[in-house]
Amino acid sequence: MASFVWLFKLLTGVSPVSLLMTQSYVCFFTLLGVGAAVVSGLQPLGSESRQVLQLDGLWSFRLDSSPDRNDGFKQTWYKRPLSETGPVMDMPVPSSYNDLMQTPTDRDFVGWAWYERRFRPPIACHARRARLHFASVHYYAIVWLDGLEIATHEGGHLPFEADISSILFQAKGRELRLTVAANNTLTPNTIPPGRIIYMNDTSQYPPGYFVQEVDFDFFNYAGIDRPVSIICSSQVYVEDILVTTNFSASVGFVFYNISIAGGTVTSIFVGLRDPKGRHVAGDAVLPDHICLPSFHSTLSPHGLIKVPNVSLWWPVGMNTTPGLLYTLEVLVCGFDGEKDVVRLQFGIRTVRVVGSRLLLNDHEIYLHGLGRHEDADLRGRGYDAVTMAKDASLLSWLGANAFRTSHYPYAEQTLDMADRQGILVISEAPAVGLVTVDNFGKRSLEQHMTTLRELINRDRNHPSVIMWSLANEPASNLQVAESYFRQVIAEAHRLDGTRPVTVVLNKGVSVDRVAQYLDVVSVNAYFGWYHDSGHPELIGRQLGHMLSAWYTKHHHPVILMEYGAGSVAGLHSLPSVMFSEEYHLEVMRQHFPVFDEKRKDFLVGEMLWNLVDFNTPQGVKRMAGNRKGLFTRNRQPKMAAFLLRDRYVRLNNASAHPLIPWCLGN
Ligand code: GCB
Repeated sequence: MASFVWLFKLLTGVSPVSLLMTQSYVCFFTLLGVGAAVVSGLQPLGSESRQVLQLDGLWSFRLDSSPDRNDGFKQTWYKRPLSETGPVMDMPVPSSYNDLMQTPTDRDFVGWAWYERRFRPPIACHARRARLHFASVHYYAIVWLDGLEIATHEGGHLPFEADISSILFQAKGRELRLTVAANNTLTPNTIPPGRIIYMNDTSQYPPGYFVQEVDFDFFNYAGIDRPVSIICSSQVYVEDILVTTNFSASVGFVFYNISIAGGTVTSIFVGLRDPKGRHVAGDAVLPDHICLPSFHSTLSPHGLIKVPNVSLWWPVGMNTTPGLLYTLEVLVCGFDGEKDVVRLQFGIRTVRVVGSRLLLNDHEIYLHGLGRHEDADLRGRGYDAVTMAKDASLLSWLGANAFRTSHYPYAEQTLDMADRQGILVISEAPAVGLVTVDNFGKRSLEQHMTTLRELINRDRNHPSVIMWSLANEPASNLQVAESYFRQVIAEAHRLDGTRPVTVVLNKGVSVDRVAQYLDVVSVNAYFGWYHDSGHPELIGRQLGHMLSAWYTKHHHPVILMEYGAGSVAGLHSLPSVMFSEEYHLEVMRQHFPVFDEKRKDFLVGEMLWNLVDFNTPQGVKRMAGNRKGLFTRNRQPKMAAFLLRDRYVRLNNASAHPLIPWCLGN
């Protein structure tokens, strides 16, 4: 609630009139035992004991375009059907709303966007635990059910939940009205940061005119970007599962830690199925299991399962059967004989940094992949299975073995696909554009930490995720950045000791203050593009020099996390000029020999920027978006795609020989 007041004041300069009202709702709810926001790291998936009700589809929608963006609160829009307080339009959920608007002012709107839909809870949910799950609302969300506030959440791209069991119990099948207000305002202390600039010169701008500025070059898409669902389960339920894995010779080790919420369990059963679906260890969890009342837990919520003849999880190019997944089956029984069954897919594998090497299952890995965006025509950043599947298929056609979720956490379905396909993922926190001293204050740090916890909590069971990237291109030369990142990096290590941590840097090696705390040094560099524009002949010399300088100073593995050039599909020129397809090729070609040289020593990854052209804020440096994609925004290839494919397929073939364990190969 405090952040709501703060955001609100920042945008409007006044305290929200509706605040007292909403606070009294919070007290009311607390008395009812409802309303505490809970976050589970588990996806909202159904099972024989869980029912998932999807609330996707067309919702009623309105932008609050009032001068102070405050009409929605002044007039308490959440208390009545949205259509009774003004005009509404149909808005698909999930989707960003921006590109569904017809005027630039509405597309670039900053402030509260109001959503509403009605639903009738299924009878099967009435007396059960019911959790309302939002996979992502950007950036700040307030949620009401039948006019009562049930959740607030700060930060896009990550899930949040509200326990609505009591409301559903009292509603007894009556239709309910779900209202969401989403605010896309970014301030110096949000993650990512931004700022609202008021244009006070009334000879040039109308009174109260303001714009939002950001220090990143992707469009700040907003709204209910990912699915909304209600998970109905037993009152006592599996809230979370953490799985960590290891192996020795042919035996795999699966350590599990199950969090149970909503009451006390009488028994817990944990079993393991192999990638072929055969039960291989632990308890048999059968769909018709009857929970008999008992007062003794038969198993602990923590434990170790040993897996003989383990099939390890491998990425593409390192094994003929990449992406093998085991399934942990968990069944818990409550006192009343109710049961909750959850299944979690995971892979058995290890990741380590040893000296200048990155090891997966104790074998050296070299990442050849891409940076990308969740970005598509009309949908913006909205979850869309078609776009997601197409992008996964483009990655696979290219022969890529890795991608980074630049510059925010991606939909979990994307990580599920990477798990199955054997693609390595660098999972990135949405901390991009931290470039001024006021982006490193106490509040930024708190929100960064909160976001990091939510991210790691959500993604830590994905075998594809092999590294955490805590930020992109922060001002790592500032003194304040050093203590800030020392703390964020320590927190990432504390939360997950099984994966290396990186921050993607772009300040010079001599002025940077952050790389010293990292496990892997990641750098972005645009030689031939932002540096010495039009001079690709300098790339080899400059790139080699820069990469070696980072390694010489820190003795950690290095990844070139971004490099590339822009091209407009169909623009040709010989000799090449910037933005022609030929120049795009030339810039890439100049990098490859340096990669091949440096990977013998310390380079553990090359990540081209970007898979697909993407939308950006408007500006003189961008011609209808960023054109560094290998594919156009409608996913058709430029010449550069074929060049990268040649290289990546060759890299895959080269590593397809029998694997030599790292310790023997050196
Ligand atoms: C970068 C940023 C990325 C931009 C890219 C560019 O360094 O990390 O977000 O899109 O440069 O094309 O300017």
